[in-house]
Amino acid sequence: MLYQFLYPLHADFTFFNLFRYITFRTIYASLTAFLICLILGPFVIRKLSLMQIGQFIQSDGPESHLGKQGTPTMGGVLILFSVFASILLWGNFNNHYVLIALLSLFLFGFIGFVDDYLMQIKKENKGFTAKAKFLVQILFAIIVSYLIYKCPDFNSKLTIPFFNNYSPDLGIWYIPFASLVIVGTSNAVNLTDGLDGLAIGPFIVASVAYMFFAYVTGHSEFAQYLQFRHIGASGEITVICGTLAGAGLGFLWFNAHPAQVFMGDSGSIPLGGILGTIAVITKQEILLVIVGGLFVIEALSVIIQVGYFKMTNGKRIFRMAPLHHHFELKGWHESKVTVRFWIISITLALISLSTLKIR
Ligand code: 57M
Repeated sequence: MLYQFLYPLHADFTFFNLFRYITFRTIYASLTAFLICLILGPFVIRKLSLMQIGQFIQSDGPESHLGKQGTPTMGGVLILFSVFASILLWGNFNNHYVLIALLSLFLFGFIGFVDDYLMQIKKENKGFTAKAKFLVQILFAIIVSYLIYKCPDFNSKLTIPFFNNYSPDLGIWYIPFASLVIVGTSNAVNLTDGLDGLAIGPFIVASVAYMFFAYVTGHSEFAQYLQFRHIGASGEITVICGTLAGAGLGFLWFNAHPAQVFMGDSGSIPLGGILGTIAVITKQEILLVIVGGLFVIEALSVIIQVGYFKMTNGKRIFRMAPLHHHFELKGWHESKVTVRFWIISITLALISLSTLKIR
């Protein structure tokens, strides 16, 4: 909104020209989201505690987690609020991709919020059933994918990392494909969110990586120079990526070990949802397997463990899935697992950025 109101003043005051620049707005959007989280954090955590929205810790997990009983959860509302508030100030609401990305954040935030609400506020034993949650996720992902597919500047060709000349056109099948990317990412981030700082760290890293991709894709000269498909309107997604990274850092302030708050499904499900949506909008959908490789590894560990468990009537490959529990049970301190997983996610993001040149 600041952008909408202040940029037109540039005719009289050249200073307001700055608001035209995506880079300027990205930096200030990210700082705004960070500060909102930092300032409102203690208030939100106190409120969640007063409302007794405390995590119930299952006794079948690693023993070290029992001490986390009662840690306030649903901190995702803080992340979502700071993102929406910051984008309201710095985002360009005339841009269709900005609107679709925010819609995705809202819809997936709704799923996470209802799930947390049923468990934490209504104190029902379970939130959504897993099946109901999955079906609503699929429905919302199809809506988001369809809207992207219908954008005038969108094309349904896939970008294959490292193989610039090969881009198969999925046509209408792009919609189920994009839905799969969005739902898969939402669930993978949710599965990863099991240690202090573990999900938000790699999420910040992925947001920063996509900030670069969105900027290059939206910039005609850079896109041409780096042989990227130029999608002018997707440049505004840079501001969203910066905002997500800023809000993520602000949340990490409180989620760092020992966590004062967990994000809950209100955080993990929409953050995964919007990350998948951004990958689709910037036409770097397949690259998400590398950018968000840590989420993929965590999700794969669950698929492998559950599959093997069923096939062998109760045998396990990992001590416990998702993978972070395996290392905890091997005796690694929680912080060691988290920081090492961050290192892996940064490395993967750097490899993904190399596709800017290697193609
Ligand atoms: C959510 N939730 C965390 C917190 C967070 C199919 C199966 C693999 C599903 C999986 C599952 O339920 N995953 C989804 C995982 C939980 O965190 C809450 O949930 C929110 C995210 N949705 O924001 O509100 C716990 O994680 C810890 N935590 C932190 N710090 C944080 O910043 O320490 C979270 C955030 C919190 C806290 O302890 O309570 C979770 O792990 O439950 N199920 C599992 O992950 C279970 N795995 C399992 O059963 N593995 C089996 C295979 C055969 C399926 C096996 O390997 O034998 C694990 N989770 C639990 N107990 N609680 C292991 C057993």
